[in-house]
Amino acid sequence: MSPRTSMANPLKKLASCVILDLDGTLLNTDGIVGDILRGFLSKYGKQWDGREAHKIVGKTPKEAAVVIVEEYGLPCLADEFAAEVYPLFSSQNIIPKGWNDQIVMFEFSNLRFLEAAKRLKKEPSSCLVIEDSIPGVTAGKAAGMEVVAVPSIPKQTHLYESADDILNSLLDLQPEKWGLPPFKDWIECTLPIEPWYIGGPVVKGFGRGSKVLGIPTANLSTSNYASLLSEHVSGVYFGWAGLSSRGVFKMVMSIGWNPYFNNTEKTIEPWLLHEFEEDFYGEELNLVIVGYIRPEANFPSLESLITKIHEDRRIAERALDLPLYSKYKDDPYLLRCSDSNCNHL
Ligand code: ADP
Ligand code: RBF
Ligand code: MG
Repeated sequence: MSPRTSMANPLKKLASCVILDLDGTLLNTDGIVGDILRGFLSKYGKQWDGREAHKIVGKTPKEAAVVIVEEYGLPCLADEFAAEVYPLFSSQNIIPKGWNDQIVMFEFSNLRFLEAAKRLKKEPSSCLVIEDSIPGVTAGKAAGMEVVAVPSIPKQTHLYESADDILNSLLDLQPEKWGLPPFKDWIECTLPIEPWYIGGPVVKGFGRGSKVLGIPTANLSTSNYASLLSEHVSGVYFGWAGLSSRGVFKMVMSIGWNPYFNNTEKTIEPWLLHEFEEDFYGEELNLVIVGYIRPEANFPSLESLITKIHEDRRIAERALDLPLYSKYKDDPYLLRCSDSNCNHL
């Protein structure tokens, strides 16, 4: 974790307003773009695997078309590709109808930020821009503004060095660091979220001996939850865990890439806050995830990672007693059993 992303590192500059980028920052347009490109490339027998995603984020439509045609070796010109694909984007309201070169110039330069400052009647130097793309960050800096980057593509933070701060997600935005009023929805170091429900059989993890470290995590398969995982940011969450034959337990979990181990796949790793006498691989585990604690981080040592996970445990244990979170303990989803041979319910 670079000092820039450290939560302990307060920022110096005061802002009086915030200018938020829309595509990829407030709206998860990258998922829709991926879906459209996946469908389109399959016509050429090619598979969109997101590997070029970071090369097209924040690019003008023409630039993005050139990248895709080149990278996938498509038997067409970039203009032909654009003519076929962009109507699909317009139909999803990603690109406005009537999109033309002049609008593109405005949208992809610092002019849009200067125009926003003018309309807000603020000096550019007192504006805080929030952007997901590298060209957007560059444009914000060129407008003389402070810029917080929230990269849409994981593991690319090193490309955003010109930003004044880099966040894993908007969940981690702390307006008070910029002299703005703090968000009021954090409660006892936790952020309540619209609950999400996931479940399935407990699968084998990486076998890194987390049990030996005293932190066993009952991994769930991510294959059934690909779109849910792309919608939700990685991080440390908590909630309730149900095992149909054993009951309901408090739970704290990590969802993501485990930066300390530099995983290449996302994992879902709940630690049930209970001492079990035996393993329960293969058993149906259902989770109701009710709150967020922090982004995943890298650590200088295994000991410091373990210390942080124990702090997460204490935060989750305490928070789950609050009525706001404890009410989900009785959710019938937790003890449901999707296996037809199961007779526990
Ligand atoms: P793996 O790498 O296979 O996930 P772990 O070392 O993380 O192995 O151990 C996880 C396993 O330990 C779980 O699949 C489960 O069967 C068992 N286990 C025992 N106690 C717990 C607990 N409190 N929370 C989660 N899993 C537990
Ligand atoms: N791994 C990381 O690399 N960074 C983290 O910040 C992190 N936070 C975690 C928080 C909790 C509550 C749990 C249960 C796990 C976390 N992990 C994190 C994952 C941990 O590295 C992993 O469970 C074990 O190493 C087993 O693969
Ligand atoms: Mg595990």
